[in-house]
Amino acid sequence: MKRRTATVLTTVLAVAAASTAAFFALPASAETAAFAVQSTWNNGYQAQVTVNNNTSSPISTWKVELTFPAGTTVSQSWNATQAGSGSTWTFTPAGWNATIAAGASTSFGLIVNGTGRPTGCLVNGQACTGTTNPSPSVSTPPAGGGTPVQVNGQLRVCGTKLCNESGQAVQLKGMSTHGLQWFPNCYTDASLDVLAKEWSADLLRISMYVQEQGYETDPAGFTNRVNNLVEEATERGMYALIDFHILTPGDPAYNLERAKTFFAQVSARHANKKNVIYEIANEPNGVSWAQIKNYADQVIPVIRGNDPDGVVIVGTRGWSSLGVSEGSNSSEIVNNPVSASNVMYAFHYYAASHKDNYRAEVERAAASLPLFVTEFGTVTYTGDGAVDVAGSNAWFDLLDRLKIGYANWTYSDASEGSAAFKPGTCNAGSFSGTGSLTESGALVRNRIRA
Ligand code: IDC
Repeated sequence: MKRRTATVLTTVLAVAAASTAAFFALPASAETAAFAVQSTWNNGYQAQVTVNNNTSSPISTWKVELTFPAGTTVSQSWNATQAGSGSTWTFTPAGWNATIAAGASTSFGLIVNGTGRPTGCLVNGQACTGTTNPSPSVSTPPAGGGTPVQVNGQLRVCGTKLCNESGQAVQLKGMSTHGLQWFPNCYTDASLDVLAKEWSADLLRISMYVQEQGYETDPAGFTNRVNNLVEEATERGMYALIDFHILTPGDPAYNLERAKTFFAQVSARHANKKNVIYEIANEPNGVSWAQIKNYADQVIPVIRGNDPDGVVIVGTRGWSSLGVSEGSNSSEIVNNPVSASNVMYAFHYYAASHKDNYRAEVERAAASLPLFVTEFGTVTYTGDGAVDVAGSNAWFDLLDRLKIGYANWTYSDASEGSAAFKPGTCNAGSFSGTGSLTESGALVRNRIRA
């Protein structure tokens, strides 16, 4: 009804403008605002408000006022300046998005604590004519709309999800390298072109082992290799996940000084990029969550000092099993999270080894923690053996439903069941198509392309 009124007024204004000087002030009803819930969790949700300028002239600023029922509050917002408390919250432009061109719109996002939807909405003092949409509508990057980084831009953690620059939840799907020290011929221009174009991967996880002939043997050389692969991912519009691949010893404190040095260098080098994600400890094991948190609380500030908006992923107890593989669970993290925001927690699984009890814990944890599966295999935890198709599909379905991103171990031709390519593929340089894929590679490629 109001939308019709605005259209009629707009037409009148346009006619007036054409014949005489447009001396009318724009009617406030020419703006509308739509409130849409994008994702929900236990006791909160994420919403997006779109402010539309339905007129044929630019508007120079806007203000949206939302009223929530008692017990529901706004905890954070982006692309807007938020003010208020109690039941009424006001959102004004972030600075760069005050002007809205004729017929254009702008949007901002917010995280709401509590389950109540707005009971009132005003835009520039008039009732919003947008509809309240109570059903979650989480979007994934549109196919064919540019590279993953062009579509999504700088990522940020929003509630329990990973969101793109415009506040929409995204699920990134991609591949992990094997150890850079062992498979240099697997990460070439040709193989990365195939990963980006044929596999449509959103991300490349760059696995830099610290021990086992890795970083500790040549810090400058490995830092350089990681930097080069970040550049290669960037050229192809993929996100780059920098994995500080600690494994044995499992106490991340053993590598604390190396981690600080390494992350200081890579975060300085890539600070201005939108596509870099930092994974600071692959698989802590044999240590408490408190020890892992202590490590994270020392490494994250080093990264943030250079790259304040980069998402950081923290490994979890028991080989990044959220503690399950060492008899614990995610509650220890929920009760004692790391001392930083914009952080996610890693979960790893190998489908033939990690079954329903692990899936149940991921589902439970995902209600309170932002999770990223930075490594998984279709086989057993040894990285070898037969592909567990049913188990892999159960995991894929769960991750898709929860919008949890993932990287598969490995984009390599290692002689083990988890490798995506048959042995000899990397030296031959024959990455294109399906002829060189293993059973695991074929299964994972299909899911990533889907
Ligand atoms: C395995 C590789 C294997 C290599 C070994 C060395 O697949 O070729 O010899 O590392 O340590 C992980 C680890 C990852 C393991 C993988 C499979 O993050 O480094 O790779 N795995 O065992 N966690 C669970 C399984």
